[in-house]
Amino acid sequence: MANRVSFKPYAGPAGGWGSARSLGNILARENVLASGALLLTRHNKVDGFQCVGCAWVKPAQPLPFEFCENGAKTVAWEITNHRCTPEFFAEHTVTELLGWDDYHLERPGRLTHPMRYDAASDRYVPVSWGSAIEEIARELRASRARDPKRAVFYSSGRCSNEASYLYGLFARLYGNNNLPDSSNLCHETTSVALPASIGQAIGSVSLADFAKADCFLFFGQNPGSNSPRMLHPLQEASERGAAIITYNPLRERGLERFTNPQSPTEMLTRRDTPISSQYHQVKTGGDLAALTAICKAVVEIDDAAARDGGAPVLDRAFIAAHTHGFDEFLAWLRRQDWAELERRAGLPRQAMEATAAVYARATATIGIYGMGLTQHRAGVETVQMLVNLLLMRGNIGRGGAGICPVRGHSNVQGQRTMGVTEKPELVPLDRLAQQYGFEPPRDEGYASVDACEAIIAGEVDCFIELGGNFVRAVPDRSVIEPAWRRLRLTVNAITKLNRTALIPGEISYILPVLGRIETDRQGTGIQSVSMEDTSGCIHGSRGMRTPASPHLISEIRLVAELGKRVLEPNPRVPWDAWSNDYRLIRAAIGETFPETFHDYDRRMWEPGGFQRVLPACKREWHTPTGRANFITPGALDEDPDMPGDEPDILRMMTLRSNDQFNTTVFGYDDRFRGIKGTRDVLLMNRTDIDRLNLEPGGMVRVETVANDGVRRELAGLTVVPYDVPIGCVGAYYPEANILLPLWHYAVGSKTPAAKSIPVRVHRMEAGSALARTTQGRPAHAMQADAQGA
Ligand SMILES: Nc1nc2c(c(=O)[nH]1)N[C@H]1C(S)=C(S)[C@@H](COP(=O)(O)OP(=O)(O)OC[C@H]3O[C@@H](n4cnc5c(=O)[nH]c(N)nc54)[C@H](O)[C@@H]3O)O[C@H]1N2
Ligand SMILES: Nc1nc2c(c(=O)[nH]1)N[C@H]1C(S)=C(S)[C@@H](COP(=O)(O)OP(=O)(O)OC[C@H]3O[C@@H](n4cnc5c(=O)[nH]c(N)nc54)[C@H](O)[C@@H]3O)O[C@H]1N2
Ligand SMILES: [Mo]
Repeated sequence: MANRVSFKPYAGPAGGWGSARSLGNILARENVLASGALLLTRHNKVDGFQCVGCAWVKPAQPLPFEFCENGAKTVAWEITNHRCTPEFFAEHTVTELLGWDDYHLERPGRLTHPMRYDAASDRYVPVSWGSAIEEIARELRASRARDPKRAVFYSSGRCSNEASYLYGLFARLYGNNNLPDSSNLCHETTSVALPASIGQAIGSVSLADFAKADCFLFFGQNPGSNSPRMLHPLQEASERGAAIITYNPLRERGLERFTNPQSPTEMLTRRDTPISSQYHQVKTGGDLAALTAICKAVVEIDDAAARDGGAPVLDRAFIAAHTHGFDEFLAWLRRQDWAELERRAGLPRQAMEATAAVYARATATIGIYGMGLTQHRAGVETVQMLVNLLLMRGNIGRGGAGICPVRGHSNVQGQRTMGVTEKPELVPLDRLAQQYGFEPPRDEGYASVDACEAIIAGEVDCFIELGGNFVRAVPDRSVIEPAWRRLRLTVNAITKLNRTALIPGEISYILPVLGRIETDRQGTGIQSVSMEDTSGCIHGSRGMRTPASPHLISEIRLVAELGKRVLEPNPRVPWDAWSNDYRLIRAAIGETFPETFHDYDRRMWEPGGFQRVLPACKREWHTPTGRANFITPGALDEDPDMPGDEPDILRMMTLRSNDQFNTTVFGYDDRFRGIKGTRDVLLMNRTDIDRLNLEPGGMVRVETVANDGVRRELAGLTVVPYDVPIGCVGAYYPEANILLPLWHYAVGSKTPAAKSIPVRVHRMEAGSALARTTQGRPAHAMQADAQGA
């Protein structure tokens, strides 16, 4: 791919012709133009397969094409006709591949054979499934005999409910709760904040609520790129006059304007719908202050109404009947100083008052948020402040209102429901004990950050990865990569090559697995699986594509094979029967979780799926106080990891482009942000560029400000003047992860604070760009670039 680099503000809407073109390009590039287009009609349908992209709600009455540009990209990426074969591995040493960037590593296509790392030739070489499973099982047994806490079972949120249930059970039978997953890096903040506030770890809204709400408060989530199907209900909301109020340091196009690429009229007339009615460019990490300010302004409106005989704004009846902690919260709000709130939010008082004025009049409000709130040191308190704001007007547990965390991976939520979690209190351990006749471990296991710490400390032997790209997704690459090499065993059960697989331990395997879109045939015939979307609805999914290679294994069978060989036989744990017939796994799940998963096999095919029991929706509060809690933050302290207000220290947020799914990079364009042909950029405010004596288009080196003796540096970024608040900068994840210290995370949830890294930016002299620390491209791609240029 020839990379022509350009930076030009994007004038079009989200969706629209740009989206249709981009989809055509990717189907063609993966060489699946005809078959891909056909498969997409079965996407997110009853009896079809569930999208492998994001977790956004799947409606009961789907559109004829219930998919979006980015969901279609992730589908095309999985059903590609390109293959990464043993010949590919014979041609390239692991050391050579380590120099490639993420795009070029996944570009060769789907993995086809189980491979084992051979240190002598520095290459992955093909092995038989039998010997792979045998050796992995032997290593796991040896480590277990030493101490069952020395193995870690990671997963990224794509595995089905069925695979996740078996994986969680396997870990507990093995003897630990070391089940970190991608949600530790993402919405763990939600899983800690919401139970304390409203007594459930997930949101409280469904699609029906989107159709009824007249106010949406949008904090730090980017639907245009990360959950584009959400733009349809938002477009409808905007057209019926609902207020959509956004707080985001960047002006994201999907939150500004949208053209529905599935509407012929809109496409032909090039009509677009404005999305946000107010847009406030809050300082990164300024949301706790901004939300506090909105709450304070609501109180002031209520005070004024009381004075002037107007209608009250606080829902006092709801507060009295259903909540706890309001008086303390109110007193705290009254003590907050406006000037201080303005300074911390980076916004004038009028902005927050304007939001409060609309919110005070709205009849039903939904609060939506994503990584812009969860990936901060004060993430838990910030999410709880958004809930406080909703509770003030009784906006939880009634139609059209509620809290809506937008989950990431397509089944990240289902995994947690199934027991993939390091927190024993989230799992019905007593029931598992009874069902399977064993004593499950009761102590807390490793979350993702804990797993990194344990690996660095040398306390882990074996790391099993069921999906994902752990080393690339976690902070502090320069610290974790050397530690990774000291692991005894690393197993990468994945679909495409990625960087984690290229940092071998003593013994390392790549095990190629079936994707969700592929037909999964087992002893009793073709199998189906199920997943849970972000609104807690569970849907069936049936693969329909011929597998990428005859040597692929299903995730379920892989776990079962390990279970059989690692653990002592247990007649109540029928690994073979389960992997021959997934209906039996669903029956077992129904036994563990009878309230929700009774009659599972039938209900998962109901249109729209079936919904988990969500107590907060019925205003039942499963909290320690038995009520919804107003939670007053400790203090509005500055992030102690962000050293003061020194003018040359900037706050860096790490961003996703419109052309990636996490560490999977589809290309080098970020259409909506007007960036083409590169990901090595630093988005900066013009004032900061001038103030720090840098130049637009100039090359810079970025360094983390931390006094822990670790040097964290990323060189070779191009400065792009951008509409971002003064003092804030943006760079792409995962390239920038090398700058994020492992200990810089949200208090309470340990979600890495990837949206506020304290950095200094230094000018690089011409020529020194060669010293860059980002990955490069393979030699053949560089040649193509040179020819294309
Ligand atoms: N196409 C595509 N879809 C995806 C993914 C993908 O990579 N690509 N990833 C999936 C996953 S796993 C997840 S978790 C979700 C992630 O989806 P999002 O939650 O949308 O995550 P991000 O894109 O990291 O950041 C969201 C927004 O936060 C803003 N932001 C940054 N800092 C702050 C802040 O301090 N305050 C506020 N208010 N806003 C801030 C950014 O400008 C950005 O618009 O998407 C899922 N869907
Ligand atoms: N700085 C910074 N760091 C971040 C973030 C950030 O915003 N900023 N975001 C964080 C977030 S929200 C998340 S969720 C994590 C993501 O962390 P992960 O979930 O670990 O990473 P992914 O990039 O989603 O994993 C991609 C790999 O999964 C494999 N794969 C794809 N499909 C399947 C499948 O069906 N089965 C199996 N077994 N494997 C499959 C492919 O081989 C692919 O290479 O990163 C986190 N890291
Ligand atoms: Mo995520």
